[in-house]
Amino acid sequence: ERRTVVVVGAGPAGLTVGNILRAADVDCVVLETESRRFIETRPRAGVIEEWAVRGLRQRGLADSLTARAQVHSACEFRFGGERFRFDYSELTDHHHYVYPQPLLVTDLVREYADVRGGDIRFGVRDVTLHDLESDPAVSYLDPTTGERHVLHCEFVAGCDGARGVTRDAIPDGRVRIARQDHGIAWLALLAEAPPSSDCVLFGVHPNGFAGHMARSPEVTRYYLQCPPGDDPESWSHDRVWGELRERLGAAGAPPLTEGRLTEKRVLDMHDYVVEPMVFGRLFLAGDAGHLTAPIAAKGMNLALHDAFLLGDALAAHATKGDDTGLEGYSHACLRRVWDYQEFSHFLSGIYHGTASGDPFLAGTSLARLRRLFTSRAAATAFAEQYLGAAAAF
Ligand code: RFL
Repeated sequence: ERRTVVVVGAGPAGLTVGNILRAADVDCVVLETESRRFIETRPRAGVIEEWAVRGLRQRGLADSLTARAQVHSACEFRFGGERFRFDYSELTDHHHYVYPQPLLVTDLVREYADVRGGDIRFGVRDVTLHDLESDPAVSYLDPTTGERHVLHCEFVAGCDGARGVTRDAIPDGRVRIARQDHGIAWLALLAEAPPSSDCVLFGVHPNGFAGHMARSPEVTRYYLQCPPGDDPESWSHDRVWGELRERLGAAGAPPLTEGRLTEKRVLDMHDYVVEPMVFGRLFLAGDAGHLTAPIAAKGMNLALHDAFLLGDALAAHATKGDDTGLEGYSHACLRRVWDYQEFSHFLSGIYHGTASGDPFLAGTSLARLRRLFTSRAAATAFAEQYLGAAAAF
């Protein structure tokens, strides 16, 4: 079998690339190890930046999102027992969209497979990449027949996330991988409870960071900083809600709405960046090429940014023989990746300094926070980075 592009992975990155290729009539196939139902229900991100929504809309991929997403214009920091509302839209004229990742993935699969007639193969096993520098191919085991299929292609889009195989297909020493470990973890929680505030809450507390993010009128995501490798089972219902109340508590704040916890996962906070994001005919996109700990809610946005660039570049190559997009791909992605990594690192200092046990870091962390509420210039710069709206792109 021969295809122009094999896309490995059906997350936001892979499905967006697939949709762009289908719209341009470029022959492609998407390979995914999980089932359709699994990827349509896997809970993860929820915040999409304005430019990313615009990018989806321009490619005909945002109809449901536009109809159903919530629009947020402010968040609230809580520290020192007080509440500080941060109205980022007033500072920048930009806002955030809240739209759960499983809904976006559902929209993208439907559009790719059911509307644009794209080829997608779920439940594939043992995906292997071959001859990336000469005559590329991707092979996999078909779970129903047990047979190995080989797909010869011109390009491989490596969109298989942080635990995929495409990054590992690059021989040692051919790319540089920069890594960073925050030395802490977050307990990621989903509660069957309505949001306790009309906006995102960040609690910066001596016990550690706590976060609150609406996902829908019935479901709320919460985060609690915890030690790396912590056992989620050591976090009982009462311990979780007690700690959330304490870390998010502030004068005049309404009580949190409690509910059953449906997800409890410990996420060790670390980042990496692969440079360049290209090896031979393999182009990495999304978490396969760079991981940003969910501290600043940037991962899905970066995945979409890469996917727009890669989809457009592959389509320009296939339809016009224009290779400028492919040649500039890695550089263009990495500018935004490094900008977001830097902001995430800065934010990590704010969120985790107070509980570091180091009084110096606690002092500088609170100074950074107070500056947001005493200097309009500092607040505007922060808001631009928070929204991914800095003008440098
Ligand atoms: P994905 O979404 O991981 O998709 C990769 C797909 O590839 C499949 N796969 C394979 N397929 C074929 N062959 C293989 N060998 C394969 N190995 C894996 C996987 O099953 C999967 O379907 O990567 P993509 O497309 O790069 O998208 C990245 C985003 O999913 C990720 O960055 C975000 O979820 C990160 N993130 C957040 N990002 C935001 O922008 N805003 C947020 O608010 C936000 N919150 C979060 C997050 C990530 C979280 N977790 C669980 C790490 C909250 C959490 C809790």
